Amino acid sequence: TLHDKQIRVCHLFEQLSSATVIGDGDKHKHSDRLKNVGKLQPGAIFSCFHPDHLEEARHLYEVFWEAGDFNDFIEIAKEARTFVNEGLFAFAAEVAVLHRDDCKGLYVPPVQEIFPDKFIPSAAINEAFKKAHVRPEFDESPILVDVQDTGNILDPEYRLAYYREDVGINAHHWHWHLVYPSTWNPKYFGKKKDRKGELFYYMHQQMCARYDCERLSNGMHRMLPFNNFDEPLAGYAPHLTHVASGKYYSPRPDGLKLRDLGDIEISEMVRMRERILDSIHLGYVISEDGSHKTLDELHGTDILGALVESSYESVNHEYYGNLHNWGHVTMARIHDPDGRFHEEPGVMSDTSTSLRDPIFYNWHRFIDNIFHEYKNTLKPYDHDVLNFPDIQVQDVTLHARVDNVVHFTMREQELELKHGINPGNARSIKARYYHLDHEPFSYAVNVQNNSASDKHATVRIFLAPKYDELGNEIKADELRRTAIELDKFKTDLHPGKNTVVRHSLDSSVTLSHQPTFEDLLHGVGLNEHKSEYCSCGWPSHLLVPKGNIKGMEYHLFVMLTDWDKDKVDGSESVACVDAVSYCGARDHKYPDKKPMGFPFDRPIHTEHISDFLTNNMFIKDIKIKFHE
Ligand code: CUO
Repeated sequence: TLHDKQIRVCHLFEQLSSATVIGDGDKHKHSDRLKNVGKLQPGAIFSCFHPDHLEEARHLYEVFWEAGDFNDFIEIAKEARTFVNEGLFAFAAEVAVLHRDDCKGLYVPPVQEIFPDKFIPSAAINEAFKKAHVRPEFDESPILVDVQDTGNILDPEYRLAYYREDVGINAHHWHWHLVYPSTWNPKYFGKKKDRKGELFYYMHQQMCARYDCERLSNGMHRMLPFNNFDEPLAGYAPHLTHVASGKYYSPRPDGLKLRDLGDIEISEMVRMRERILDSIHLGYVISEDGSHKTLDELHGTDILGALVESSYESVNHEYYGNLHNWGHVTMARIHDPDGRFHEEPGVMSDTSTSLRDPIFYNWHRFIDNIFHEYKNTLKPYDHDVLNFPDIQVQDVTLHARVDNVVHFTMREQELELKHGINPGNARSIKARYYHLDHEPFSYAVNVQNNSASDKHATVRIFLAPKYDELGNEIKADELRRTAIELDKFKTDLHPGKNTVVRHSLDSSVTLSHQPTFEDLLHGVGLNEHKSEYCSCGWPSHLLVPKGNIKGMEYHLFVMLTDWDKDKVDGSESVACVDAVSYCGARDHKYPDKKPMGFPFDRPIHTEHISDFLTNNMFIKDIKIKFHE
């Protein structure tokens, strides 16, 4: 049954943070199928950005993919688990569960429970571990430890630690890169991931925009992009340690500069950037066989996304290199570039931890600027593309405790550690931390359909800050950088007046519910129509930015477009409608024909956003308030 299979999958991921991997050199005793894995040492920090790690992980997920049946998959995975690096194993096994047809309906336990040591500072984990192991057997009360701060306000960036170190956003990022592995070979799997390069651009662009909104909420300036390969960089200390090996994610002191590694020189990265920018300005890229491929309106962003990352689908690895991934790796190795101190990398090399580091956002703004440069070569959308004839949006209200105001507060949360870390005699060991949370709300959109027939519409909802760090109103074209998607959904409009109502919990960017390790072991929340794919999604407690005590002003932007023009075949049967905007849909095309980020992805030539609006758009000023 589904439940039996789920239990077997859960066992693959149990106690991975504790010392269960032996990692002996005696590889010949293993199945021949596993001959290409076992290179990365157990206990080392697995990187989803380093080409060697990715290559080994690809070998392993292909072995899992080729397994004859479910039983064979579990058995070969169990064997691999005895000697393969834990992080690499988890990555490969998750990719397999995500994609194997006989794993439909199955989940991988939440990554924060598999590897709590990638989410919870080591001081708290050690304390929990010690308490658990001196606990007398008859004492069944749970052990609860508090998570310590990772810095203080001497570092101005510390004010955003609550956001960067949020468990939910880091888990989302880990899942996103599992759904879209950069080594994914569509020909081998016979499954193309629709608009993968474009989604790489869009999901990360949205993370940058969200981070900028959060910065403005805290009275800080928007992120300055990384720009200069020679400049000294700001530091960060993650306080995370692998329980099993004692190896830690290295801190980065202030003031270090990027340096050459054995496998990449910084000058090569500078050249990659030049070649990519040259191609953008020429309007075409050069393929491996020397032919030119036009960066046309339909495919340009997708082509660029693949070559900037770079993914398997890059048109020319040799020429354009691997700019984005090398950025993660060089920044993570900045403190010991030639490895003379045998240090481990920093958090930037791991997708489940990189969002914690402020440098992540500098780097990704730099990457985003490359895409922005491309988007600026496209002409603004014509009135005809923006408009939806006969459809007029007359008003929008955000309903909450107080209309048009969203209230934020801090909420206490506990994370169960016992599935990742040996709990000794204790029944449960938990880490307590705090995260932001806002009240749920809903939108009511009043729409007039002036035609005589029913219309299908796509409703697109965005939020953008009204004022910049200096208190000046942000101009329309600049708003594009900080506009964050809140929701996108289909609705039907009858002739005459309509009120479209939608709840914030149904958002197309957020994860609505994720079963815990315990739930999965007990078969709670299993459903044949859901699967590991559904674990990707932005945390719902951070759907909107924090705001401030006075009430920060935002534009709530609503636009209705013609769904009959936006629709993609088969998109109504998508299994996880939870977070399609950022995660796409399993085995389906991206369920919206419009470019991702539409209508804010192209230049806007009006000065004020109100002059950009056609009848089918509306802007309402709302406030977001934060209470200590
Ligand atoms: Cu997700 Cu750079 O790709 O972090």
